[in-house]
Amino acid sequence: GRVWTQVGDLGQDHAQQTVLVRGRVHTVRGKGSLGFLVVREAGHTVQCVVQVKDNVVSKGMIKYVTKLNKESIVDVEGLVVVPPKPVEGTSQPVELHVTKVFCVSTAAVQLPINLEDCARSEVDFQKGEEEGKKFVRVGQDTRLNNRVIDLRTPANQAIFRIQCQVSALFRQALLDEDFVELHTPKLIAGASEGGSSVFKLEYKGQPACLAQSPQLHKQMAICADFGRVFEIGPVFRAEDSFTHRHLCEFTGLDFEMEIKEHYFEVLDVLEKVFLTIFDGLNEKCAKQLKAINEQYPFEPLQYLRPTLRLTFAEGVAILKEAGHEVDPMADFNTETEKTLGKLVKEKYKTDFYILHRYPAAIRPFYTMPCWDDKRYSNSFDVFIRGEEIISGAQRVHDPELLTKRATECGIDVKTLSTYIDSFRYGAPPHGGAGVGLERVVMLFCALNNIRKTSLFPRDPQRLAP
Ligand code: ATP
Ligand code: AMO
Repeated sequence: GRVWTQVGDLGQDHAQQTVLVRGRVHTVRGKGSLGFLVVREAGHTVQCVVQVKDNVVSKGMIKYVTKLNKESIVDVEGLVVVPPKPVEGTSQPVELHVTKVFCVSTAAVQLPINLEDCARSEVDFQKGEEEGKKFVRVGQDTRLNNRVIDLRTPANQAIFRIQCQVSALFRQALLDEDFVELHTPKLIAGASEGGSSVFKLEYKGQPACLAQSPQLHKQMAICADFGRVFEIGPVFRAEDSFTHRHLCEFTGLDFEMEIKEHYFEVLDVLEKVFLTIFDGLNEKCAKQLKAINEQYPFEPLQYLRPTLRLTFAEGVAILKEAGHEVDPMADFNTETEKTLGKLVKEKYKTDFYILHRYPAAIRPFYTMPCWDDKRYSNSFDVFIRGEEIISGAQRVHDPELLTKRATECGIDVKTLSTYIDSFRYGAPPHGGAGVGLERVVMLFCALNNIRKTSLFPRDPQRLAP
């Protein structure tokens, strides 16, 4: 009988069996009595040999096969044969000797971008140049304009499988710690993270916003006695600046929890969750990490156990020691954060670390000031390779202080009234954090642009595809 097989599963144990695969025409060549068709499925490729054979393969069939447009979808039936040596440029150790080919869906003759061009690494380009080949470089915008094709490269296939694992591991790690997954509204009355980067809209005649984070409602869930909550959902930021690490819509991994004594309880959970994620990626995604590495080579993430925790003041001291002028009460700019990342790596041999006890003035209004020194706050940022992936803190749970802090930060407290009210009915001490999923994947794999880790990125200049 006919057995459907995944291209990626084809191996020597299928030798001499007739199998049926469905995939795309990756490349095709040959003429006369012999044709070669490389079929690709989910990033795996197999060579299919079409050779004239009485009553099975005619010259006409070879002509038909060699005229198939690249990226068309075909069903191929063939006998699995182990070649004397692996076929160059294919992923599978066997080839198919074709008995039947059926085209399921034809791709246009002229594709807007060529997949092979999209899949080349810098090394490939250099080699090509030395050999005098003229390779086309497909720019970021062209790729994103034609994202459906661009996403078919092995590296892109791998990136989104890794992204899926990050959220799966995040979810499982928190469920194991007794967190409840909730879903907070994305249409809300006001800004939660400051007014400048908010998308405004009209909600049935009433001014409204797209949620800049689940901040307000995840805290309200704590006031509603859920104890420990998390959410994986969209976050909207009307960013003005066009940078390598800001999107206008990204996926937030948020959690919030009651604490007994100290914001370090939040850090303990965060540390457990992220060590689970990193270990899990290294364990489960070796193939994907290899595929990314082949196009975009990177050093594997180095991380310590337990995770390195430095205070903001210690960060300032490290920078000063290395001769950098920094204001100890102001936020680090992107450059300084990167420099600190390098210095921390040299000194502690880690790409992943926590910076805590930030100056209060540079944190959002809902952040709890330190009890021993009000100039500082019970807050933290977490970095990979010197770039921020997580931000969090203990929260103010006193409604009067919350009102005062919001007013000082220039926020119209009227838009926050139901949020502030929820602290008037008894509110436990609590804290939490927000993680940018696309940033985690970008920085784990040391990719240079967040658009690479967003399926259909939204930035200040892009609303399509
Ligand atoms: P958070 O919102 O928690 O601060 P973030 O990573 O989005 O996280 P921003 O607040 O946007 O960071 O900015 C952090 C730092 O990055 C700021 O100190 C700022 O100097 C710098 N920064 C932000 N946008 C840009 C930009 N377009 N170009 C250069 N630096 C930037
Ligand atoms: P913050 O504004 O720092 O904190 O956001 C949390 C994390 O989200 C990611 N991030 C972004 N990713 C892509 N594009 C953007 N424009 C963007 N902005 C932020 C970063 C960042 O660390 N409510 C707090 C979290 C909390 O305290 O629980 C918040 O939103 O990885």
